[in-house]
Amino acid sequence: MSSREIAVQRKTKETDISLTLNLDGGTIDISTGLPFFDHILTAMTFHGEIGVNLKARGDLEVDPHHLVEDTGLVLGTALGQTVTTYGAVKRFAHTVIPMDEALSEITLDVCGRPYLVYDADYPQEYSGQFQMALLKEFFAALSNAAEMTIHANCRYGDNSHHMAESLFKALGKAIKISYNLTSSEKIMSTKGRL
Ligand SMILES: [Mn+2]
Repeated sequence: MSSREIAVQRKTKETDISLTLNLDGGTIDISTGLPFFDHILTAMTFHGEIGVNLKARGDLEVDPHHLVEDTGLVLGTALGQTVTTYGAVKRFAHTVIPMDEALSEITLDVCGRPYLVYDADYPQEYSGQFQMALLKEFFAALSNAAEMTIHANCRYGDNSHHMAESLFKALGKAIKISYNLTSSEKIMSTKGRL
């Protein structure tokens, strides 16, 4: 069984983030200072069976925006480095996950081209203290840094917490599938490169 561990550190005047990611599994320890964000990131990695140690601190007194966006950047950077360090991956995944009345869908292509289609119409603007609009910034940063196409669709739901949680569970499972190693390190493109 493989163990593809990658460590990424990123420190700016706005945020200070350290991440260890292992797509082949491991323990999960996530602390961002934003309890709802911790909750959905934990759901994502638990259901994706992804090992993660994430410590993120930022200028929350300004706006949690920087921290959420930069966490997406660091996670995306680690995913990109997983490919360059450990070899070619399967590329595609499509997952659909319910949570009670909510249904969310993620479609991924780890293709070297960042593109985000994001469609989630949250009925409540906040879950706890967390502003739902920030999640689009996370997905945009993740797509850019990992150079991956993401279609994130929350198809329906009445409860913003359920919608976001199902979306992140779908993301975790899709990451797990699309980043599976290919057999004999074959590049999954008819062009011969991504
Ligand atoms: Mn929950």
